[in-house]
Amino acid sequence: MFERILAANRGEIALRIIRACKELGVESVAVYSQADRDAPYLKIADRAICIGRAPSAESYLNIPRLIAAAEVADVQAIHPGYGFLSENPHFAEVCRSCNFEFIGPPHEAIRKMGLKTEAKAVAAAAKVACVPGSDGAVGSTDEALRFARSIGFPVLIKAAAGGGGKGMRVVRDESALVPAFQSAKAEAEAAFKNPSVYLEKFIDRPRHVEVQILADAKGHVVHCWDRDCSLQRRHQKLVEESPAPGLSQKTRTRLGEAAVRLAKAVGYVNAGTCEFLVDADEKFYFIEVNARIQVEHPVTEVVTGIDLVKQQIRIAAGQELPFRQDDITTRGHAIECRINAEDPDNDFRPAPGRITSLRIPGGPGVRWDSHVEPGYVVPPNYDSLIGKLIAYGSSRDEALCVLRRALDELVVEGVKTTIPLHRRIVRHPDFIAGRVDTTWVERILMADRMSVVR
Ligand code: MV4
Repeated sequence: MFERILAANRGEIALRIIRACKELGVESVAVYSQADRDAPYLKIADRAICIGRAPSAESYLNIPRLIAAAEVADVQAIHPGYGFLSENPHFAEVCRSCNFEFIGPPHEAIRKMGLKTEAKAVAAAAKVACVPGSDGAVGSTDEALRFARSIGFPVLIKAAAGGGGKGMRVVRDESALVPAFQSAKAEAEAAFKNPSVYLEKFIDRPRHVEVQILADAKGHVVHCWDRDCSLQRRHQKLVEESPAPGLSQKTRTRLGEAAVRLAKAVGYVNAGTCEFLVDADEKFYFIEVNARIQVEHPVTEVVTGIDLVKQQIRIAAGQELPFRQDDITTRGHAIECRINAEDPDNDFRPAPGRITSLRIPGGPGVRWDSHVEPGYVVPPNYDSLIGKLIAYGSSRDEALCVLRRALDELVVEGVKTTIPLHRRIVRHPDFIAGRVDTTWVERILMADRMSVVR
């Protein structure tokens, strides 16, 4: 095992990594920008190193600064967390070339999965069902038109280097195709420095279901079952749960097996996620791979009993997975609410500021993953996550009862938060029935709110 690890991140996930290190008997080194100089996670780590000014480009995204911190602290490995440099193949490559283990996949796998067209090609070769679409990037408007006619409208134009909805255009009929194709390419070029786009059949009101996988360096690959992350607003997840509601055990098993085939096909190592769209008939289609630990990993940890961050570190240290697929089962149900410092009345604008008072829920079935404390100032420079509230119950209904109670206990004062929105979600008949899809929040929840305001 490593002697010392650098957590190349901040906030909640930095603390999560530091906690995993402590339980493994590994020393932890935190890094911080000037905006985070008073952050509580720095005191919990064994050492903290300032890496620059507040802007991410001068701190958490600055590869030379991070490598310098790793050198100074004499660590053996670097954990990138999520966001920032976590899926940057160049960073993974630099870490390894500087003799630091990168706690994540091989840079080749990150690079390949970063291109959605490549990921789909690998999936198709591994007999994983993909959304019907173009084989790779579409070069010209003529080609796009021919292809859209062949699969039929509506179609979706997606950026090959994309993710998170940037450069995506729904095209409902022929007349809209050429302008959409051109603006998608321009947006992709601006956002990813890569204008490549591809086409897919548009799946109507899909659910977003993803599969957690773990792969060691000895060729063992397992899945840790599924999560439903359908509750999103503008591609920002609000609520995640495991297992995904409304899926038969047969579908869940087939999803897991598909994810494992895909991971093996790209030579994946460490923790990752395969994302699928699931339609109303429980047909599923692979869309992309997330080559990192994800924000929503706790719901999987709660129902499987596996500490995913500790497993990431063990895998990077060359250890074999301590379980096989048959050992991994889910028990009960877990639901996570992402609590953000945002103003729901002002288009969810980030609402940084001082948390003047804080009451953290507890009791049976409650987990609170957060880096904040009373008096903490949410800086304006980074994403606005304050904490993740995770509820566990023996069934989905039980988990919901725990979650409602815990959300009512939770008090965050001084900044606007998404807590009131979550209190509405967990009482909504559609959510209680598991009758939600990726369009539900904007279609139903936001519309409901407007009618109350009037
Ligand atoms: C889709 C889709 C419908 N049909 N692909 C959005 C971001 C990217 N990860 C994939 N996304 C979608 N791809 C086809 N062929 C609908 C979405 C989508 C979505 C997916 C997951 C979670 C939330 C979403 C919200 C809107 C659209």
